[in-house]
Amino acid sequence: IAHVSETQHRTADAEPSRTVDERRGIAALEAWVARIAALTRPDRVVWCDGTRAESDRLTKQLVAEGKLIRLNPEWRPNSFLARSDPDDVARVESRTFICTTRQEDAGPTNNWVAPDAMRAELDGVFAGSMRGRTMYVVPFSMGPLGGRLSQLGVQVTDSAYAVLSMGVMTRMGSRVLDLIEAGEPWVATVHSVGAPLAPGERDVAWPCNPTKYIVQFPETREVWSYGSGYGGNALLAKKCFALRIASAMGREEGWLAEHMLLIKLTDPRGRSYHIAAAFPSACGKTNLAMLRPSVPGWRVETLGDDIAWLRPGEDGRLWGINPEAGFFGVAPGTGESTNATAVETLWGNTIFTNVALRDDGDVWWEGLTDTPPAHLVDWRGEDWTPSSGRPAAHPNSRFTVAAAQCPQMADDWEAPDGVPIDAILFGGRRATNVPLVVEATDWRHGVYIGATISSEKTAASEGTVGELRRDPFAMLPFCGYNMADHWAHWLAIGDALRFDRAPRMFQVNWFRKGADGEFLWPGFGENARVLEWIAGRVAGEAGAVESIIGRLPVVDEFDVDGLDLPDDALEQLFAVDVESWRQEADLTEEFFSGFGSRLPAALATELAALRYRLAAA
Ligand code: GTP
Ligand code: SPV
Ligand code: MN
Repeated sequence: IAHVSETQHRTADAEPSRTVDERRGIAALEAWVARIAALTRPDRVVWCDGTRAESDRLTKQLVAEGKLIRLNPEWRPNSFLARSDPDDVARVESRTFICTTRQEDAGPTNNWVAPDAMRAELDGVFAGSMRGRTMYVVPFSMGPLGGRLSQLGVQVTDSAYAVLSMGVMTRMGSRVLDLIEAGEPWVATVHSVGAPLAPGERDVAWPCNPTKYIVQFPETREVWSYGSGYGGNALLAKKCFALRIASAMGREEGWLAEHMLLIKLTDPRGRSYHIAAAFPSACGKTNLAMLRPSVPGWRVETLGDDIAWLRPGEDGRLWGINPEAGFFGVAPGTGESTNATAVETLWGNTIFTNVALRDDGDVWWEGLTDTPPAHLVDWRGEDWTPSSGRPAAHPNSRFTVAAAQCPQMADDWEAPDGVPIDAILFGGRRATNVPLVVEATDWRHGVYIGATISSEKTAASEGTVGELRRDPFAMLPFCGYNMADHWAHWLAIGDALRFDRAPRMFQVNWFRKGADGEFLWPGFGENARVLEWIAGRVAGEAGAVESIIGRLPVVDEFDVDGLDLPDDALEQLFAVDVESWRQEADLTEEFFSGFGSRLPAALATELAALRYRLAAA
């Protein structure tokens, strides 16, 4: 670890931020809260304690205000439906900013504005933005309280929906204040829906503002979010803190904050493996995290479904935690046949957002059951029938539920020191080219694979669904610093690990399609077959064949027992087409050139080595 920090301190800004140091202790927290209140002018300030009585009070109040619908407790106890404004349904990457002193520290993949200029702009935007509303103070811990890899934060927000969600997604409440009182530092996050109320003005069901700002100040470890109430825009512990701010913290301190699920895989002999996997938004993390293997004798247990913090340990292994305490998962496509674990997790105590409402007071979304109910109220609150010709649930509709409710949480999911990682997977949606699974030859090759991931765009953020874009480490929207420095940091982390104890790295792709445009691989529970091969590689028991892009399974040895695949599906799933990979290499060169001299030499070398292998092929 020492090695990593030294390298970084040479390049990082010499001046430590004064604001971070000043934010210690309860008095500093109170002063900060008072300053935000003086700027945003709420009618009242409420400090949240994280108790069940508090969340009951808030849900009652939101139901009375028409902002939540209580679901029929017979089917779904203590559960609620929220319908967002139709223009506030996903993360807004075009309005997400990384504000570092120097533009090159934010890098070419982030929107950048100078901190002083952004602060001046935000002062105007937030002035009076909470008028007529309550400002809640939400103290939270990312990771188990007091854990070795854990970090504290405080969110102030004028959205009670955000408070409830933060209570599910984090360890929230008074116990965090004790740690702050003891002098633990905390990340400061400010959230306003940007819809002040005039005296006597009636509120709407989902207040928000057409102008949005999702602003990170990594140098002072602050987040300012304005105008949106939805997901990662509003639950600031999640993408804003646990990825954008935390990735910048990790770079300074020698650890990693990644867009990764975390699972424990156990083989029929009882040997366990911990696996982290980075897939872009809506590309299958929640599904893999909750997998029920189709292969007899194998077991998957869940540690996390979206974010992992990883740190080299004194033993030379990479250790990881899930900093969250809940799931904010994609609803559509979640059903008995795809993710029965999630369906069971959602039995109650769940907030659903933008799914459809059944006539019996329960919820529904595309993929929950094969046959839709004859009548629903859709996510916009309009009547819906199967012949309506539009989805009943928004494609980015989600559930918010405590991790503890998942029936297959691993016993070590809250281990204060985390768990040792045996394998790291990178994936994405690729209709062509990328095989079902391929193993990197070493850490550096693995970093190259992570850095060059591309994926077809999903509904998790604004933009055109299906468009292929680079999403390095699945962190394109979430890296709080220069993406090329992120790759250099990954290389440095590799150096801090013992070479024979570093996780093995793999690329996976559940989404390859045949000539008929259909998925070649059944996915979901059958992905256990890929995990089986990965475990076999870690244990040194499964064979592999070298290819130009890495190590592939031996097709005849790959476990497809009991699986009914079309004749040449396996060949197609593992096919490596030299001409397409030449084109892929050209595109990678173009992509890399966007990072100029900041591109780590090791990655240029990896690309050159790939070209050499392609030339020889
Ligand atoms: P974020 O929460 O946005 O970060 O996404 P995520 O990566 O957790 O995505 P999630 O697991 O919710 O998957 C979203 C979509 O991928 C759903 O429509 C799933 O049905 C689909 N999906 C997941 N796994 C598979 C698979 O193995 N095969 C196929 N074909 N689709 C899958
Ligand atoms: C994602 O988009 O990757 C999510 C949902 O996990 S959000 O929390 O809104 O970012
Ligand atoms: Mn995500």
